[in-house]
Amino acid sequence: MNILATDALIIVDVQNDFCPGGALPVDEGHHVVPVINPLLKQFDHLVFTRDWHPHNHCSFSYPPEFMDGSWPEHCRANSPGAEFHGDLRVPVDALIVNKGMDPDKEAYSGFQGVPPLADKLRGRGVTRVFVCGLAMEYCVKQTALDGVAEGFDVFLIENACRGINFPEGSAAAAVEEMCQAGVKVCWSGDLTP
Ligand code: VGL
Ligand code: ZN
Repeated sequence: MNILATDALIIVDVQNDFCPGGALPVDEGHHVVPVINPLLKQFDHLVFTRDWHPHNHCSFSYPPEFMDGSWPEHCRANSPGAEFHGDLRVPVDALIVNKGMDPDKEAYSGFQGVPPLADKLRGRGVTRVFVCGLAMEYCVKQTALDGVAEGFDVFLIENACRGINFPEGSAAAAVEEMCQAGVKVCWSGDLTP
């Protein structure tokens, strides 16, 4: 599949806290980095989302259940855990979208972030978005579903994502749910300049 000038790549939450050693590690989360890095040069429009929570975010639970609404403290704004993975090659001119900044509201989707992503993309003439990153069942899924709802043609780059997979099978279920909603699944090797 050819990448067009009207395509955007959305890299979801490839942050230290979602990688092994972080506060809310995704199994093999860091394995997405060498898959994503070569893709960055192929796209004219790059969006990096990041979870960017206040210290009192409503999803922080003591103890956490590691499920929706009940997470350990993670990705506190400006903390080392919230930094992008050190090997991810974030260009200086990439668009960075922060989300989950309201203490009282969960916000898994990049389209719920700041600055408003849908407006930014439409303003640049983007019609197709390719989604990758962490975690498949939460921020990747919700970003892809919102992309469809916003009228974009959405592709999931499946091998450039990893899931929490708790409970077991939840990542595969998330892919199925995205497909049902009209998201198309592709593989990084399918994408050509
Ligand atoms: C995420 C759980 C809590 C994610 C963010 O990036 O998928 N998951 N906050
Ligand atoms: Zn979060």
